[in-house]
Amino acid sequence: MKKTAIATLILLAVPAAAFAMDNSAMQPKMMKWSAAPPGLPPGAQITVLAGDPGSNGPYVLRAKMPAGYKIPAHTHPTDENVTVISGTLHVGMGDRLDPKKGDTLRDGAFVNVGKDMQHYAWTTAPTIIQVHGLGPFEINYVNPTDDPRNANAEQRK
Ligand SMILES: [Cu+2]
Repeated sequence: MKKTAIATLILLAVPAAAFAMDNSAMQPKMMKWSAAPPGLPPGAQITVLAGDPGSNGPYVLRAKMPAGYKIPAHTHPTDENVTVISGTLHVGMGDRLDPKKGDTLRDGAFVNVGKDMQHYAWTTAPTIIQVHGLGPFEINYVNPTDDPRNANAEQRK
């Protein structure tokens, strides 16, 4: 009993980055969340589980979004594979977010969005998704005024 407690303490003391290496188990409590990059609308948090979404090669990340979070129509230069861990995510195809369309994805659901495919997403509950694919992960909005990097350009200077 005592030995288990000590082992747990040691595991918690190791920096999170150590668990980002291959072959290391990562419990949800160990995942370190931080604000999503400026290419995503504010309010989401991400954690990288494997690889580096910013460079070439495979990556796995999770994104945590509040209820009512919207990602306007966009494309990615590589396939995007989305697994819903928890919550309710809606994904639609097309060049404009339409909450009357799309599929509803709940815990365990999966969608593959092919590269350059126009799509959009929104949540109706606090939602955690896991995204994997080949980096670099990029997001290009169909309508430039939807791009939070443009909307916030003044504030970010
Ligand atoms: Cu997408």
